[in-house]
Amino acid sequence: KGESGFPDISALKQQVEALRRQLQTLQASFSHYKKAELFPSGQSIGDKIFKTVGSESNFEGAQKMCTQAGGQLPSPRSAAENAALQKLIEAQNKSALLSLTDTKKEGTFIYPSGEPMVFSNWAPGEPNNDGGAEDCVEMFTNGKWNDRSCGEHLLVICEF
Ligand code: 293
Ligand code: CA
Repeated sequence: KGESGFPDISALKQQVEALRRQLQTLQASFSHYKKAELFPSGQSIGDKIFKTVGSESNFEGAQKMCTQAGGQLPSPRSAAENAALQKLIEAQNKSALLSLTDTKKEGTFIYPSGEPMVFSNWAPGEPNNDGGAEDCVEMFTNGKWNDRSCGEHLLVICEF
């Protein structure tokens, strides 16, 4: 407060202006770091980030890798998220595991949370539960999905 007993408005305005400039600097710096961090193994879509581990694993191992890193296996919930994930898979030229499984109830794919699938991009004729033993899901380099044995070693990508 100034001598008058009222808050010093001009001092407050100066403080707001200083904060606005600091925020602008921080935002510019953050987008610079983001660009470097995502290259070449990450894709950002909305508030979601997909990042390749680069190695291959079965479902159990892949799920562990992602959850230990504070993320989860990829759960593309829209065509835009599917396309972002496909970019990474295309770049690595390897099919990757998704988070979805129908282990609990054959033919009903759910996310790790137990929530039922809200978006899918199955290849023609899929899911076919080939050999009666396909409870996991892979994304092909063309972005289409196939149900696949959870024991297959596929590219690990995590979602954050
Ligand atoms: C069968 C028929 C193929 C199909 C394959 C996959 C395996 O072999 O056309 O591509 O199953 O669904 O996951
Ligand atoms: Ca299949």
